[in-house]
Amino acid sequence: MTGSSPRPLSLGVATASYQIEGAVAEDGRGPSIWDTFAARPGAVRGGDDGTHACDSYHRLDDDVALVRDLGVDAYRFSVAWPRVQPEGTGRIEPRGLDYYERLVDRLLAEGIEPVATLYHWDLPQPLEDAGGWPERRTAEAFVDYARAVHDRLGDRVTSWATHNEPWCAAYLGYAAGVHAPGRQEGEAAHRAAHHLVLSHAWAAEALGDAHTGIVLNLAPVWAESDDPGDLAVADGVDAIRNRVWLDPLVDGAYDEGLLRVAPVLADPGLVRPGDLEAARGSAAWLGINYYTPVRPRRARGDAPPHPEQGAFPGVADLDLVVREPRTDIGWEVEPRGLEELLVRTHERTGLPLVITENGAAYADQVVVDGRVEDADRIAYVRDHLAAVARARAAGADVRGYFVWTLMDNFEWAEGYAKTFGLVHVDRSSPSLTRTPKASFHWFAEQVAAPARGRGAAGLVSP
Ligand code: IFM
Repeated sequence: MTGSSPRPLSLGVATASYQIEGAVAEDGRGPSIWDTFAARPGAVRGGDDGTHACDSYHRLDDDVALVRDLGVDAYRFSVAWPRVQPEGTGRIEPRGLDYYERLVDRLLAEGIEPVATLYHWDLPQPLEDAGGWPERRTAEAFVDYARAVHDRLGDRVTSWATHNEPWCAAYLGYAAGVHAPGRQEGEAAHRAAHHLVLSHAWAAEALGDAHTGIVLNLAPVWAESDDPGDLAVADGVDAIRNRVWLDPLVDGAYDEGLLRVAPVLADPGLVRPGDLEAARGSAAWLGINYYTPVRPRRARGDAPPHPEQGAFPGVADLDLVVREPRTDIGWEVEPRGLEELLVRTHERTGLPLVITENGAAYADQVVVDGRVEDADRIAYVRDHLAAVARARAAGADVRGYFVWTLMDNFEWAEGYAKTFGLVHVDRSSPSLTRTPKASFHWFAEQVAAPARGRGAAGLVSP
């Protein structure tokens, strides 16, 4: 699994605050945009929400014990901004920070490296009420929040990510409207994208921590054919999915192809002097969340609707094609996409790379005699780990691989219907009993394999 890279690949498992914690009104936590969005009729499948989620807020010790039993090197979690700053600005709620401090200390006591993400989509509602990410003041507020978390945990957490998948926060949230806050305003989504990049850059600077990166759901964008129409829409999709993040981070610029679909990014009222310079070089490492490739083509009027169709504002006449085989959430399984993405991103950025999420939703996991069989998930992770090994052998500087996710949880607009976990959570009773699936035991064996070596302490240290 190590390829030609000198250091062993760190193996881990990832979660996010709103998806697992529950306890939404406890210890002073304020409302987030996901509380509000999930309460909107029809926004989330089955009317589900994160009120209880996996109740991880109350089961911290049990859940850390699961991570320990998995044997992994690292655990990636996110901090809920509304727990730390219930109003989004100003007053800090120490009980919120206490929770994450307990989590970090428990992990460290078990020899597990904590990897913290500052923003995994739970924006404090008061900030959205004031305009949300399309407004510059949200980026300013993020820096204060980031500093407060880092002041408390920076002596123990050495791997930090500012944002998780800002493409989703900007374009699913403000253009497609299928994620919180559920707005369908294309230009606002581009404005949000700029402020997410900027807030990352400012926070990385404020933290003064050499280990601050950002997690992007970059995707290989494969036009369905070489037809100029297909290539043109694919370029627009690539601009919004990949280049709007990588270009400012690497070059301190937005390119022409992006400006064609997002002319607002040339507006000096939005992109102010110094913004792009601040972005350039601001990521010490890149997290990549990979699930599936994107296959655009010019619309022919016969494609089934795709939930992300509206997430590429400015790209006209777009179809998104999904090939077989697919997981239960409808995403094509294609490990070669991960290999290509890692090699290309390595060449493009030269940064240390971590696969901060990869995994699969599969259905029908029932507990029989204490076992949950999920051979399809094992095959998915096995084949993607093989792709990582090939990318490393080709020279990509990949430091870590995190399975999404530790346990079945609140899958955003899909509610609890789509399950990605290595651990089954019984939602049929309030006990929320956790049962490790076959994939959990299989992954534990991969982690323990003597040939692997142990992941280096300090996932992204030089
Ligand atoms: O559950 C999400 C996670 O929050 C972000 N990345 C994709 C996962 C699966 O949809």
